[in-house]
Amino acid sequence: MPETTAAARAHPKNTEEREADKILKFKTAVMKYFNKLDIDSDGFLVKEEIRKGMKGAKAEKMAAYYLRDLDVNHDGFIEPDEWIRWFMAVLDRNGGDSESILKELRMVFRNLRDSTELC
Ligand SMILES: [Ca+2]
Ligand SMILES: [Ca+2]
Repeated sequence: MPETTAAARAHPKNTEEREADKILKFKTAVMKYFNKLDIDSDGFLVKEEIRKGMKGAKAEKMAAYYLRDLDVNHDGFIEPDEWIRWFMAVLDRNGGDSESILKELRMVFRNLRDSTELC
């Protein structure tokens, strides 16, 4: 895509900077979900909080899956660091397509969709 604005011409961003912007934006969006799911705002997610953020018959199973997969140190809590690392690993595996991951998040956590501002 050609850069058309004067600002873009004056300060063209290199690919590395654009990539960093994209990752920062992705992390911010992912953390919005974390904070929204963290009902008691203690900075950790437990299975119950994840389950409550999900809709449908599979919520229980999905919440268990998420906890098992994300809780790297197996303490029963998902920390922000574990949350971010997990999504960064997913991003890495799918070749950097952050849009499709965020789209999937919107689908999985349907309860949060209307009440959260997401980019
Ligand atoms: Ca919590
Ligand atoms: Ca943990």
